[in-house]
Amino acid sequence: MTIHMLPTQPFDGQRPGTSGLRKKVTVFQQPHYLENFVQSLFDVLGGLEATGQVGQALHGKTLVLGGDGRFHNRAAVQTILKLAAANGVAKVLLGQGGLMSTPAASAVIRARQAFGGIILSASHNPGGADGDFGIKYNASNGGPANETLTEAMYARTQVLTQLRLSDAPDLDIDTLGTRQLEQMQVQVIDPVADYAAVMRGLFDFELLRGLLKRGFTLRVDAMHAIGGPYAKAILEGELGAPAGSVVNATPLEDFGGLHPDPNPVNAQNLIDNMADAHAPDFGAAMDGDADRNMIVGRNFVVSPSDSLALMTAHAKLIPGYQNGLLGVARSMPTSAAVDRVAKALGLPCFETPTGWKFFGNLLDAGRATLCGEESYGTGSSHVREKDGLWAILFWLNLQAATGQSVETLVREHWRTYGRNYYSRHDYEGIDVEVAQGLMRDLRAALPALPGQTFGARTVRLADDFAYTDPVDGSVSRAQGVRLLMHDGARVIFRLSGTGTEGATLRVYLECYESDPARHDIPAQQALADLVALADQVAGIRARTGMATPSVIT
Ligand code: G16
Repeated sequence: MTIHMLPTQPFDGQRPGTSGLRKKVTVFQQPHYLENFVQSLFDVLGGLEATGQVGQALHGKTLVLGGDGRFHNRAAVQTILKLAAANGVAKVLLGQGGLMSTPAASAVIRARQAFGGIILSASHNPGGADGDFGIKYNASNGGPANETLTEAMYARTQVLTQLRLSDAPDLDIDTLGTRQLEQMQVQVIDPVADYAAVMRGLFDFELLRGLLKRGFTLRVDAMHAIGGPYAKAILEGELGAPAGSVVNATPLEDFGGLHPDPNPVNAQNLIDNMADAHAPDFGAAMDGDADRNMIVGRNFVVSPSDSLALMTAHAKLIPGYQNGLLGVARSMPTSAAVDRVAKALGLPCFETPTGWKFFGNLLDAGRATLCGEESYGTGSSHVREKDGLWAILFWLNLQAATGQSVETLVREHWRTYGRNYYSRHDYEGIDVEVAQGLMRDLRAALPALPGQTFGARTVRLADDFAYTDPVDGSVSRAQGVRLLMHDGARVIFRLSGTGTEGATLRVYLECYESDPARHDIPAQQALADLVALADQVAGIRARTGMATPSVIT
């Protein structure tokens, strides 16, 4: 085995987006593409670009490594191990088969006090040879690298000239145990065990066993993704749900050709099953890397924003949160349903930019306990990622503790706090120039909007959201255009930071209804005037040539 110094040349476009670097598999398969990104990460982590000392700061350090098992996962693991060994990493904790869900990676980093971890995933994006691949770095708190670090990595990719790579043969990554690669130890671990231990400490497993024993039925759709083994081990293995309660439970490299995105559009099969006369009591789905969740009752889909609000309202019923919450946080486009609960409970409530990384400081500083996003993500301080199976267990525990169904819980919540009607309209695959032009012109139009009336709504405030992190004071600007109405309704525009083809415009729509007699209006109907307003202000149809959004959730 020899460590080689190989010359390389920078690639354009290796700036991490909302959650790491996501590109087509074919892009990652280019010679040195993955190598360059990982070498840049190691150079920054190791302080090379500052000190010129190869591997000094990585010496003695342990990294966690694993991915969601999508196409290219196994090849990428071997490459990263050879780079890590050549860059002075002391030890890698590798998920068996190179697999690890994103929340499990966060749990393992924290439980085993690793220096950080590399997660291979493009999350909810489609997989397979023609699909997407992704990579991101999580720091020692278990959370996604902050913007300072991702920007430093990106800067390094632009000037990189050399790779350090071992020529060792591929390692056995499937058998548990420890092996050697150059000076580096590789320990193949079962991350399901680490993760299950965290869940046991938060939820009332005894109560859940009783619930399932009494015949409560569930359907958890793992969407052929990495959440399957975790859900099977915990829900079926440990809690006694009947075999087959977790469906599509075997991770596949192409997710069975499906789109592993747990929303009513892509998880149509679950929605259909939950609308059936013989539907189970509870349904849920997770995404490609098992950090997202969708919660479904019998013929009743819970909006992610409502899910966060309900969790906040009932947190004390769950053992892990029985002493109450320190605070809550939501991303800016997420509905303000949770704000109402926080206000009633006297809890601090933070509004952050889109991206789980922005919750990290709040969680680390003990200022928030629960966090959530409209993009089907909820989580808590137990790890530093959103967590799909955690959300499922939370809802199960909530139903067991209250004896109420998903629908009853949500309707009761609306009666108490009012309903925040909510929807997101995605315009996918837009020409990048067109999308950027739309946002640029929208930003230019902002000063003239306050005071303007559109039907029954008057614009109170129009701005481009900027966030000052209350913990470290860092400022993130241009995080999305907000139109706030006098009556609390909102229309928000931003471009997705996770797509890999063209640009995706996201339009987030929200209005509030306090009258229980008006809580049963179809969401699209309740929001129809805001949809028209969005088009009037931004010229979406004219600019994109799209008469309707490609996805409505
Ligand atoms: C990622 C981020 C989330 C974000 C979502 C959508 O989720 O971690 O914080 O809400 O992308 O981001 P965008 O609107 O920029 O596409 P995931 O599950 O894809 O890692």
